[in-house]
Amino acid sequence: MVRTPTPDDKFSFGLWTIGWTGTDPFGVPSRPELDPWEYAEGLAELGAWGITFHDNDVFAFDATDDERSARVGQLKDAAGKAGLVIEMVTTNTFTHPAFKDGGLTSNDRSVRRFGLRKILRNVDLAAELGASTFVMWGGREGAEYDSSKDLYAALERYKEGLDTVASHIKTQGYDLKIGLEPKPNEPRGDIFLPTVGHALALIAELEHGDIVGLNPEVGHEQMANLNYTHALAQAMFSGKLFHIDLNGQRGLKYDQDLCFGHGDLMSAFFTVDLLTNGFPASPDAPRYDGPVHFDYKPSRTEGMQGIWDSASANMETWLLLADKARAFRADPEVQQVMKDASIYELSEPTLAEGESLADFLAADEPFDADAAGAREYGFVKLQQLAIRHLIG
Ligand SMILES: [Mn+2]
Repeated sequence: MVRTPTPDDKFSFGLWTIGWTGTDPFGVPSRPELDPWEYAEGLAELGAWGITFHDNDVFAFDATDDERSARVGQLKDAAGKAGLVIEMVTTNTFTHPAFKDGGLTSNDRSVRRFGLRKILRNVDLAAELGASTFVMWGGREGAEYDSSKDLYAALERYKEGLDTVASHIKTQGYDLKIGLEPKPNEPRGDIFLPTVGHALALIAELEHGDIVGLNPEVGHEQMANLNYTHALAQAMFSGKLFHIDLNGQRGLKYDQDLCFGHGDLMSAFFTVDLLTNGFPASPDAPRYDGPVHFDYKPSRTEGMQGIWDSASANMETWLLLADKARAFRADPEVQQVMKDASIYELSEPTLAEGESLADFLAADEPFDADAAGAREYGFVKLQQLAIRHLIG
């Protein structure tokens, strides 16, 4: 460990991450299940700052009101004693077979009415526990067959559901924002809002979209063959990066949920660089200062010790990469190569201040296309300097 994590690092974990018992489509659990407060206590000992959970990570789908409040109370007490913040709460609208065709977009209206009530009730719980983000991962919102859905109606119902939840948050005066979590597939063949870009487009159509943003996950973007750091950047550009889910993924395959950095390390380096250092040539651009939240799974091969080792691995990798990213940007050689690569020039507007389109078109401005085509950018040199900082 580079250093012991402290609450100032704002490391946070889903209880379902370390709580995953290794059940997969081919095998039964490979580890026993602890109570949620036991996982919370273990995380606090490792230096975590916060925890997050789905309703049914804490109490059963069919729990009575008494069981529900007893178990939530026990978790709240444990978190309070351990000094943990419950920073995000989310709703499970994917495990029970009732949700097999979705929670907000099921063809069956009675399922949608049940799903929406389950979500709204959990928004009240999130507010009661002091959470600042309410994540909505629509894992079952999707289809296997294009014959099975009116896709226009599905998007209308998704919009209706999100606006209803956002409106409830406003009406109740809760200090809570919604974070949508895109994913291209798994468990559905095709999930609605497959990428950050799709989610941003739907948010723009909402009546209450001002409190709806993104919770992008590393593996989910990479499963769509997309660049996670670019996804974060675009969410930040729109002022919509409300929360993050860090983990690792290697290429186009099932959702691996590896430890952060155990997939594409170079990509993880630049993710940490963006979140730690901001945009290099845009000092006034939005910065992310929310929780450093991990949504990974301790691999099924690991025993009980492996749960804690892997939780620590996530935090250690973040701290290592953050140190290296800071050193990379502070390196005078890196700064010179960035300057030579015209990286700072990109933040200069293309038109001059006050320049009219007529003046611009009429300007007799020399431009040597051949020289521009022949110039060096030095991007490879810069990337190699990053490698040197990363593994040198
Ligand atoms: Mn996630």
